[in-house]
Amino acid sequence: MARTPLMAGNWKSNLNHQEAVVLVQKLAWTLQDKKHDAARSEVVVIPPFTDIRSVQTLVDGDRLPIRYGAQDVSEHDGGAYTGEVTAAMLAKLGCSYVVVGHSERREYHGETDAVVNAKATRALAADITPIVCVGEGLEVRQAGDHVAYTLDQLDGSLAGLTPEQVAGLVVAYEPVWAIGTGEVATPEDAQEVCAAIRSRIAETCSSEAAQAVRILYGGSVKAANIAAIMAKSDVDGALVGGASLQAEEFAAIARFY
Ligand code: G2H
Repeated sequence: MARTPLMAGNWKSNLNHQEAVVLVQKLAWTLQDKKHDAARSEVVVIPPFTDIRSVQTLVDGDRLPIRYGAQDVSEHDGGAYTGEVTAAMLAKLGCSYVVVGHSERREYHGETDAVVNAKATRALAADITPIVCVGEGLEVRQAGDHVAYTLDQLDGSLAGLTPEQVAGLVVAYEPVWAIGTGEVATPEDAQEVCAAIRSRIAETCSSEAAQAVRILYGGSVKAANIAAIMAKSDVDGALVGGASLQAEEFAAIARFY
């Protein structure tokens, strides 16, 4: 089954709404100028909550070939949860995707696999595709336990989801030691874990789900290294942080083909 590559730009806590509008406009112009073929890679921007409305207005108003999403979602359905943004709110803003369980959320906000699982479940119920992040830290990698560790996170994060739900979501493998550090996992490192994730999904869900699920690599992805990463058979795209804040760089990543 052909999986459309996905390039998702996670802006993290950067940019205000004016800068967001400029970036999306520049990105759209650059993609158009370079004759980007959306069938060959899907382009997604993931701004902070406060920029989503501006991005929505621009994307809808100008019918830009860009999708957008959010960086997090509440594990609750709504009600008295001060500061939380629910999946229904994101759906109303036209979000197609939401990142759940990014390592920065796991590390700085104590998100467990159970919380990530609850968030993914909420997103799916609102027809938003979760991008479920997993990946090991440096000590785990050095001990050689990275595959087992990452698959444990995967099992916990996807617990209770149906094979059909898993088929439609996105998993992002992000080795924590390669995030924002300039250290990139080699294409072989990325392939090793992405292949293990696909095999685990074949075992725990179904071979159909394993063939359909899109698995991204994330961690210091740039225009200069994306082609080699995308040459690996189990890597279906990238979750891009720093490099997604520059329109030309991100457009070049999207045009890896
Ligand atoms: C990993 C990645 C995007 P960066 O967090 O999620 O960030 O590309 O800056 O390493």
